[in-house]
Amino acid sequence: MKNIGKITAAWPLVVLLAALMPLAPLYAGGKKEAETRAPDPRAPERLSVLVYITGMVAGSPPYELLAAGAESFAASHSNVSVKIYEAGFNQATWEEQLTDLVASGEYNLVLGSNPSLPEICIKVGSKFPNQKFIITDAQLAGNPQICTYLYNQYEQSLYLGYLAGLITTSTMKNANAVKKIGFIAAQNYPLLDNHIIPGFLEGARRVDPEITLDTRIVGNWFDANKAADLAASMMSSGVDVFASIAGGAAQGLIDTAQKNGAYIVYHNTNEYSKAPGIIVGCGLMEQKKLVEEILADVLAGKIQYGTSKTVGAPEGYLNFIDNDPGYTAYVPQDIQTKFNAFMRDIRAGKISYTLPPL
Ligand code: RBF
Repeated sequence: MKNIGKITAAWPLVVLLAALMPLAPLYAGGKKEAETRAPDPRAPERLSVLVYITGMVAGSPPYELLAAGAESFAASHSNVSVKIYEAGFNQATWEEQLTDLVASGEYNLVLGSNPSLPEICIKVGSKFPNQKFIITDAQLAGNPQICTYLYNQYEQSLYLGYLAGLITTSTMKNANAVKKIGFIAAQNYPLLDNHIIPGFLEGARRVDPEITLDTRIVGNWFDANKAADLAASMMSSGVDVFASIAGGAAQGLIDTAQKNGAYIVYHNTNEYSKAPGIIVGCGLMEQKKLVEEILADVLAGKIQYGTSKTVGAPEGYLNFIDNDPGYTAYVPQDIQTKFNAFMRDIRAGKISYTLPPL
């Protein structure tokens, strides 16, 4: 457990203004502004945000983008302060750590990004009924303290799976004759089991219904050696294209794919430059944009607590990076043409599929 907490810089100015506030009525004909304008609790004038990272920032795209979005918003809003707190990989301690942080009373908003957070926030929130929580990458409606935003990861997996299908059935250098793709995941959880994995397989089978998927579980979000071993074993059984949701452990997959010659399609972030010619397709989760919009809505009092929204490519919150040389220079033109057409239809909401319940 490590707290890299960082209070973003603007407080000195806020403190100075706060110190001068009591003088203001003297210059307003003695009329005390504070008495005439009650603060709106839903639209705080000063916003102190706890960014609660369920793991570590480095190596995990959703958390890197969450922290970046919150920090960039704070940098351009002098009344907003942000603390980034890394809760570490021991999930059994997350609730207790969050309880202690909320108990300090320092934060008028807890912001996190993890499918398992709503359950924890329900418990913590029941002890602190004034605490508000906003969680992305999660789904919960009906709790008046919690607002959630779910990325449609079925959709991102569908288009990355489609690309994986085009590649495994191709004559590209590292592609073999076996119609088999692979997925390395850190752990099982409903979003992975019900959206991410089934979406990936469905996307590939839209290219060729005979494609099979080999899924392996690392057991944690950091063991790159284990992921490297899994990847090697999967390659020896015919896997030539991989995807993974494994945080820092994914580095092991990248190393094996580079050494032994396989392809990777990557969720959520631009990783092309990490392994040119190996990582040949990158999806994008617009988490930084979403977080900046969320914080603007918090300041404007527009957040509807108790609700959950699902956002995907047609809404502009998932995408595919198709203008990077890691894609344009390494994926054969005929595959690019087919995939770009599929992606255009995804963005336009023209690809129909059934989104399974979580
Ligand atoms: N994703 C990461 O990139 N890094 C993590 O450390 C991480 N930890 C997670 C822990 C739990 C208990 C769960 C349910 C998910 C975790 N995720 C992590 C997955 C992340 O929230 C998201 O679903 C995936 O990255 C797909 O976008």
